[in-house]
Amino acid sequence: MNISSESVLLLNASNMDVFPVYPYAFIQVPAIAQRAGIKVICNDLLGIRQASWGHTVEALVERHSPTMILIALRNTDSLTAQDYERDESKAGGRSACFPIERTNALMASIPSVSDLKIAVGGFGFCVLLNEIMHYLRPDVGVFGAPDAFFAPFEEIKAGNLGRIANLLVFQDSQLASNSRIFFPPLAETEYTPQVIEENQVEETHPDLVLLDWELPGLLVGALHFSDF
Ligand code: B12
Repeated sequence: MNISSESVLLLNASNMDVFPVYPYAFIQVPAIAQRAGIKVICNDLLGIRQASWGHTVEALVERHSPTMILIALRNTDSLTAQDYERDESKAGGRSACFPIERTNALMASIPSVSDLKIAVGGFGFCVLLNEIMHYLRPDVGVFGAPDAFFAPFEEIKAGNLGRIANLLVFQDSQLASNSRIFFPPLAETEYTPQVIEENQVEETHPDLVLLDWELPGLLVGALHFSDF
């Protein structure tokens, strides 16, 4: 096992407050990064007021000194039409699901608190690659599995992105898409019982407002959900 010499932050703003799931990218991405000696600090913004996202990121950056901020865009919408119906009984349209907008709000909250580069990936990102790149304007877009992203991480940090597979970047304001490589699943199980016990979703700021579920319970339930 590699000893982690550096860390990156992995954030998710695409959860649903009425149907929270632990983002499985919080298991997979750290497992792949670990092979390159990179520790991934995961934080889901579910339950944190949008107005506090900047403070949350600032606190995480101060605490962990990551070298880059990664964002997982898990899904683009709920695929359930009723979620988007206007219904006064749904307080503030609480069940509506706008993960791209929430991710956009997260991106907008970062520059005032950190000048770290931002990479976006995840299934939601991959279904609308070019459009989401243009809309969110991250420094790097990553399609598919993150294996090719972490292996040459020094190159990524140095901005030498042209030859790294599965990346989308802007070059002179033109969007460039690098070659695609498919990576098979990991041979080993990517999580341990210890991961289930650990609460990877951190409390980061006094303004944190939690919903009425408990975060460790969310983690355990999530892995249980993923079993079917
Ligand atoms: C399992 C699953 C569920 C489980 C989740 C259990 C859990 N605890 O996670 C359950 C049944 C609860 C569920 C619920 C929902 N789901 Co679902 N789900 C899936 C499924 C089958 C797998 C998702 C998954 O976890 N994959 C594994 C993870 C690791 O993959 P990943 O997130 O893409 O991450 C990988 C890469 O993208 C990359 N990566 C991710 N982020 C980042 C970031 C960076 C920077 C980098 C470099 C890389 C990177 O690394 C990972 C490893 O390769 C997918 C279909 C599919 N085959 O993908 C649908 C899917 C994601 N779900 C979908 C939907 C719509 C939903 C619901 C909204 C349904 C609903 N109306 O309630 C809810 C959303 C709940 C929520 N709060 O978000 C849709 C989304 C469609 C869309 N257009 O957005 C999908 C695609 C199914 C489909 N085809 O319709 N789901």
